[in-house]
Amino acid sequence: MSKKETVELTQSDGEIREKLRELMDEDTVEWMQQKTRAFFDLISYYRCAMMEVETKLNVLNEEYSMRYDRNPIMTIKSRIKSIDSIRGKLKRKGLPFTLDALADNIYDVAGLRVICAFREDVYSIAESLLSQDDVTLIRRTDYIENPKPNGYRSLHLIIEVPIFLASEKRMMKVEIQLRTVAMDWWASLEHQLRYKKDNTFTDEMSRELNYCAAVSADLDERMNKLMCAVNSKDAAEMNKEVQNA
Ligand code: 0O2
Repeated sequence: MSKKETVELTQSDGEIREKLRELMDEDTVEWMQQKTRAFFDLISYYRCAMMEVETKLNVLNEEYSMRYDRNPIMTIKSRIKSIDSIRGKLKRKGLPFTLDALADNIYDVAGLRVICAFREDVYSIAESLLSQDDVTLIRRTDYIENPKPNGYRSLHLIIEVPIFLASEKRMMKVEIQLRTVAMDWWASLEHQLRYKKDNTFTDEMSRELNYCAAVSADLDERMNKLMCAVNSKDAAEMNKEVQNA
């Protein structure tokens, strides 16, 4: 077997090593091992970046909670994209399964989903995060302002953050999806329906799904207005108290 510059990885480092030892000479095994190690190192850097960003979000949530007496972030979900999923995405983009192709073209290896209480919170949290001087915005897609044709709504950010290793600093990309509880509810159910076995949506079903997204967006809007009204009432009362003091 000749040495190649690309390698397909579907199993764990240990499993591959054992299988290959039975089939190949030591040099080839060594070469393969280095390739798989480099892959798992890269995945581990993405995991570090994901942790960094999750901490930033938790800090923002804590500060908002001290300042405004409520938490704008209700849940943060994080995940590292599976190898199969990475491979599928590279294939769909017509790219080889190599470390370079992965690092240069797949922006959502590390992903965070931030579920906020109100629509206003989505934008406040995004703005606060992006204003930090070690966060670089790579791409912003606002599917709230411009929902997908099926009704999907979320604010997607691809950012780059530094991670500090023992002897180097690396810039890593992380995808953040910010959405309200209502948007998350719709997206989760739509995902379940879409991935149901042998499922194809009829036009009628697609229209119904879109209608549900619109109803849920309308509820979001009403709750957001309510929150703004409550906040401005709070602010007005606070001003009165200060004036009377
Ligand atoms: P998973 O399992 O969530 O990781 P890109 O190649 O990155 O430039 P991509 O991946 O098409 O473009 O980006 P897009 O459409 O902005 O966002 C992709 C992710 O957003 C999806 O991840 C979903 O998590 C979510 N998403 C986008 N559209 C929809 C939708 O219509 N319904 C639902 N439920 N989620 C959606 P993946 O890659 O599908 O997988």
